[in-house]
Amino acid sequence: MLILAFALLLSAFVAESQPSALSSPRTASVDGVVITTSHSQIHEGLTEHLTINCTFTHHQGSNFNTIWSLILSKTDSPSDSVYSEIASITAFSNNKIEENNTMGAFVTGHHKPDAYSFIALEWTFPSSQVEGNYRCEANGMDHRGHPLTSSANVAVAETSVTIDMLLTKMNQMNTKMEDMEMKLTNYTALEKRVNHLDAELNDLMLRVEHSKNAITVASDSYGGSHYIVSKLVWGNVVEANRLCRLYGGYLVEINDRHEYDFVAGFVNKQTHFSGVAGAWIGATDEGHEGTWSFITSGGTMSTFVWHDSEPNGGTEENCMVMWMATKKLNDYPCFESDPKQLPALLCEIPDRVF
Ligand SMILES: *[C@@H]1O[C@H](CO)[C@@H](O)[C@H](O)[C@H]1NC(C)=O
Ligand SMILES: *[C@@H]1O[C@H](CO)[C@@H](O)[C@H](O)[C@H]1NC(C)=O
Ligand SMILES: *[C@@H]1O[C@H](CO)[C@@H](O)[C@H](O)[C@H]1NC(C)=O
Ligand SMILES: [Ca+2]
Ligand SMILES: [Ca+2]
Repeated sequence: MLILAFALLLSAFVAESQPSALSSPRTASVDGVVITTSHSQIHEGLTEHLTINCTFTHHQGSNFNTIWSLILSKTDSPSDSVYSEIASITAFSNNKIEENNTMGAFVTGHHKPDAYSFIALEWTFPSSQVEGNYRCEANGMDHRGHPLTSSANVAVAETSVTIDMLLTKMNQMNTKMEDMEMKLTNYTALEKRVNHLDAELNDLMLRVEHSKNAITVASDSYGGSHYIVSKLVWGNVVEANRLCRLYGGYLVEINDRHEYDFVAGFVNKQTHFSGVAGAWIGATDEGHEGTWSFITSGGTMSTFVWHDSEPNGGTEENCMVMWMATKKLNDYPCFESDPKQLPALLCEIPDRVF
């Protein structure tokens, strides 16, 4: 593992620290024939990737009318001048590339005379064998039907790693490792903090849950929500709604007759209230007398089962309670101070947060 890490760092270093003119990509281009190498210099065992790409692209003004083959050849070393063919593709080979000793390369390519043709050789950790001059040659005919050949060359040289390079590298590695250690320390501190916050959040959620369970009774699920009614009373509709929000819901909003019947049936069954007659509904007609809108969602309430002679409070009664015994509605003051008249909390909580 350590050796692998060393090799990786070293290869990064070799790529970085070489004078860029030596290891940079190279391209040569003649008459639409282009050959590129990803590296002009490789170090066996250190260079991770090498790509040689031999392409022909037909363009306006080219001497070629068409090409019928693309041939990639190479010499044994950069100083050599004897080429042997290593891969070719022709107009008649059905996009199959003929290979002749491609030294373990992953070979791709196609022949499309009206667009572009290419042969690409890709190596992972190439051996020193790949060094040499590469020639990309296109064969075809000119606009008057004469045979025409053009080629472009690039060289790939293998150079060995020197002791000096290694020593410089070890220095740089030291700096890099110190930096990594620093990052790791920072990361560890961050992780500790996240874990701490996570624990605090869990604790907080548990406390909210306990308080909810202590002061309320919950219904079954209906229409995607649970309803809870409090065992205690609140004279302030704003605070009552805040408590519902803390539990992940809001003062109940009754949208249709089925929901009305479910909620009314649920509160009607509660027998543990002593002296509590009503429960807050999350609706108000404050500022638009006689039209009831929901406090939290802002929607309009349209299902009412008013108690006899209600609503009767006009602008003095702009909030709403449901009488638990009769299951009927009454307009009611939003802030009730008579301790005998305080309504219970009635929250609607979506199942996904309940
Ligand atoms: C070679 O060049 C052609 C044309 O630009 C391109 O489509 C192809 O992806 C290249 N292959 C590699 C492996 O770079
Ligand atoms: C195929 O490769 C061998 C060995 O590199 C070489 O001697 C031969 O000439 C090549 N074939 C062609 C058609 O170049
Ligand atoms: C680590 O954190 C300190 C302060 O929190 C900061 O100054 C430093 O740049 C960080 N180091 C790294 C490598 O992120
Ligand atoms: Ca009113
Ligand atoms: Ca009333």
